[in-house]
Amino acid sequence: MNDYLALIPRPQQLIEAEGVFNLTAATRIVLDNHAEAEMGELLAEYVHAAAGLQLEVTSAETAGAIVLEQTGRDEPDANGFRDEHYELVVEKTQVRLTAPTSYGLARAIQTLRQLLARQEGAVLPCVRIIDEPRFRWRGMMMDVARHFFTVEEVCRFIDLIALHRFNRLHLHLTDDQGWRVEIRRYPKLTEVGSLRPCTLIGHEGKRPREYDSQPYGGFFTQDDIRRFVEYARRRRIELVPEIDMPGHMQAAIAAYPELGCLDATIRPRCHWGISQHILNVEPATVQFMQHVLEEVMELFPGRYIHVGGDEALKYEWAESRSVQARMLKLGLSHEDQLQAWFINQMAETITAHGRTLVGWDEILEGGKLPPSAVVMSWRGEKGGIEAAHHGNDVVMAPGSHVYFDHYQAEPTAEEPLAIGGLSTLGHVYSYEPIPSALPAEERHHVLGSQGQLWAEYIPSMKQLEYMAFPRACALAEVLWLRKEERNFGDFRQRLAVHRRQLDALNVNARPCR
Ligand code: TNX
Repeated sequence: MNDYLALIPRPQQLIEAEGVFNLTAATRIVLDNHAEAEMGELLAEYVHAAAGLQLEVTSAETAGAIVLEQTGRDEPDANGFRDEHYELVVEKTQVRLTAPTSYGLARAIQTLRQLLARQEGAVLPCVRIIDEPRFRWRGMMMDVARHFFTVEEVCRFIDLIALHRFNRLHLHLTDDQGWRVEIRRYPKLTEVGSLRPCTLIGHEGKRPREYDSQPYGGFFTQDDIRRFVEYARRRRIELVPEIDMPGHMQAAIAAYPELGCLDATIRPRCHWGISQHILNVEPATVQFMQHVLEEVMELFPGRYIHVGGDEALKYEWAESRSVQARMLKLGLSHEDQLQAWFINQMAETITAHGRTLVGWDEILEGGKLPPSAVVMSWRGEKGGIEAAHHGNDVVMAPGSHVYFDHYQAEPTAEEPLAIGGLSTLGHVYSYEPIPSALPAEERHHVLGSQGQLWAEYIPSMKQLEYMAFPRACALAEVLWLRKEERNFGDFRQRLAVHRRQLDALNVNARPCR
């Protein structure tokens, strides 16, 4: 195989041709039709990083140029998705990237970036690529709550997933162990909630538990958030913010005890697992969370707003007089119904802002799901199938295949400490996001899939990269091609070449041994 063909994900159609296009300092990037200057500048940055050339971006017709042509406007479809189709034609005398939207152009630019990295010097091989993704939701999830990552690290990860033509990053911004997003109206969320007094040493299952004595904290100011929102926007990556509720809220309750069910002082949690502390459902608490979501929607322009909903232990609700009184008043007989009621309150705020609620598959329990809600199926495929039956869209994120916090190779004892489980590269590659049990007429509800990087055992960017790569490369291809178009042997050969680019970018990918 020619190295330049070693693209990941593999394009739908690739036709080889003779010869090369040579880039020189005189090569221009020409904007044609609706192509925006910022797309040209993005391409120029990548060319500079890879080949050291500083290319000028211009709208003046020029011979021997790299032409970016956008043939239409960036209109979203009914689900808020943009067309990502593109064509990339390299001839000896000209390079042309054509797409109906800037989203397609952004994907074309990443393919060009991969082509360039596979050559010696500033050269592109002559080729014609006609390409578009199979799925519209191609994501990764980063947990910045259990361990915090800086703006620069979030940006770096955005750029790395962009390289693989993913189109979204889900940010798990809050959890029991830390609240990581500044909310102007409620400053204690970060003043108190972002700082835990200590952190568990070793694995959650180990007894007795041992802790360090090091306060651990960090959060994004709203200016920080605007920085990575802009960074992602330029690459046409949509950020999906998650505020996890009504469980996984210990850090918020530590900051504002009136949100909780107990009359006690608590701190953000120092170990992993699931906290029993849960939001009460007083009107003031519902309103508090709606205010939080309003600020989050101000910051994150994307269509999808995630409210978690997972693993909400209901013991405190069962034991609280005021919660029980409230259930009676609402005519609810079971705590699961109360959770469904609560999620629906959040859905009202989110839909009132023209956005779409996303939640983990527990939002299916206890009552009527908001009709427009998107369900993330994590406890296997079951939740996804059920949601699609109801007519809701789903994102498949099953722990069986796309939990990148699981070990990726055996013997696991020789791997850095992880939560458990085993999802090898081949296992990820074999994943098919459309459950076979789903009737044909419901398949369009599967928007796609995403990989989860829960960060209990991911304390650093180096470790995050180790867990993400190369498995994210496999997932990128799973989401780009139909199952019958995928071939693991072929993928592994391309990966061997692609690793040189990851190495050049200093990515701490796990080596294949
Ligand atoms: C379950 S997946 C969780 C997370 C943990 C993860 C560890 C989900 C919706 N909730 O809180 O980090 O397991 O694998």
